[in-house]
Amino acid sequence: MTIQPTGAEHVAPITGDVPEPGAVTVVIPTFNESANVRELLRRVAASVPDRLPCEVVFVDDSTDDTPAVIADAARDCAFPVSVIHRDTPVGGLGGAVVEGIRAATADWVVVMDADLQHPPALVPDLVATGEKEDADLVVASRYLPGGSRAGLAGGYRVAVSRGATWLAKGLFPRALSGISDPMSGFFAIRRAAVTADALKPLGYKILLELAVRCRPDRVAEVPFVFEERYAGESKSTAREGMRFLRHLVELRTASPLARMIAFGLIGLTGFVPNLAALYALTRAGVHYLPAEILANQLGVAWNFLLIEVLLFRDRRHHRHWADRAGRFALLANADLVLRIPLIALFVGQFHLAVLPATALALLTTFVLRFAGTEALVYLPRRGRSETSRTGRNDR
Ligand SMILES: Nc1nc2c(ncn2[C@@H]2O[C@H](COP(=O)(O)OP(=O)(O)OP(=O)(O)O)[C@@H](O)[C@H]2O)c(=O)[nH]1
Ligand SMILES: [Mg+2]
Repeated sequence: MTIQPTGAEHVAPITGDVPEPGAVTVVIPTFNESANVRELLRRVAASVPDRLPCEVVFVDDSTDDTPAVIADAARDCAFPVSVIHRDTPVGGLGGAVVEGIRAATADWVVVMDADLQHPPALVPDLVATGEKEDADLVVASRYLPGGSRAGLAGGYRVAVSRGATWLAKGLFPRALSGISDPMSGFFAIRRAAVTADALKPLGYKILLELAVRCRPDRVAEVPFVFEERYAGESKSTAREGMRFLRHLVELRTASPLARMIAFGLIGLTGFVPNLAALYALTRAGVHYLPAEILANQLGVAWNFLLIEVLLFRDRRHHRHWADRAGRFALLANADLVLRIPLIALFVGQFHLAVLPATALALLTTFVLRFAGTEALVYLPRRGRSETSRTGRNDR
C-alpha cells in the first residue's frame, strides 16, 4: 500500500464560515472511476469548503488511471486531497473505507461513493445535523420524506434493496433502530465513535458494519435523493448478494451464544435431507436401521456444508477440508452414540423420567458437539487471517 499525497502543495489555509465542528474528512472509495473523479472534486469544491473545512481521502483499488486523474484534478482544489492506492485490495470496498477512516484526521468522517450518486452538497448538512443533534452517526437516507432512490435502476434492484433493508432491520432491531436506510453508503460518523480494529467489513455494507460493531450512541438521519451514476460502470455484481448474506451471518454470530444458536438452527435444517433420504431409502427396500445410519450421514453432510459456508468461513483455512469433514462427522456420530448411555445415566442414577432425561441428553450432547466443533474442527491458529474479503454498497 502506498500513500501518495496529491495536490498537497496547493493546500491553502482553510477559513470556513461554519463555526462548528472543526472539519470533515471525506472518504471516497474508488475502483476505476476515472470518468467521475474530476466532476466529483469540482462539486465538493463548489459546496463543501465554504461551509466546512474539509480534506478528501480517496482509497483506490483501480486498475485504470483514476489516481493520475485525481492527482491532476486536485491541483485546482483549495483543500487537501490524498490518494491511498492499494496494490492488494484487502476487503474490497469495505476494507477501503476502513483504511480511509484510519487515515482521517478530522473529527467527522463522511463516507461517499465516487460516482456522484451521493450529492457532495449534502456533506456539510450531514455534519451540521450530527453537531446539532449531538449524534455520533448521521445517515443520508433514501427512505425519509424528501429522499428518493431515483438512481436505483430497475424494479428488481429496488425490490432487492428493500428486501435487504427489512432483513437487516429484522436481524438487528436495536442496532438499526433509528436507521431507515441501513444499506446507504452515504453517512457521517464521528471519528471518536469508530473502533477501527473491531471492524471486519465484508462486502458493500460498511454502514451496517459500523452500526452493529461500533454501536454509535446517537443516530440522526437526513433525507437524500440517490442520483443515477454520473459516468462509468457499476462495480456491483450478483456475488454481492451472497456476500451480504454472509456478512449478516457473521455480524449476527459474533458472540459465542449467538453462534451456538445458529449452530442449532443449522442442525434443525439438517432434518430435511435426513428425513428425505430415509424416505427414499426405505421406499427402495433398504432395512430401516441401515437406512437411518445412511440418512443421518446425509444430514451430517448438509450441516457440515452450511456450517462451513455460513458459520466458520473465517476459520477453516488451517485444516484440509477432508480433515475438517472427518472430524465433524466423527463428532456428529459420537453425539448419537453418547446420547443413549447419557439417557440411561439420567434415568438410572438421577431417577429422571424418560422424556426429560432424553431432552437433557439432547441438550448436553448438543452443547458438547458445538464446543467440540469449535475447538476441534475450527480452532483458529495464531497468525492466520482472511485476505479475500471483498465488497461494495447502496443496493
Ligand atoms: N476502493 C474500492 N472501491 C470500490 C470497490 N468496489 C466498488 N468501489 C467503489 O465504491 C463505490 C460504489 O460502487 P458502485 O459500483 O457505484 O456500486 P453501487 O452504487 O452499489 O452500484 P450502482 O448503483 O450501479 O452505481 C464507487 O465509488 C466504487 O468506485 C473496491 O473493490 N475497492
Ligand atoms: Mg454507485
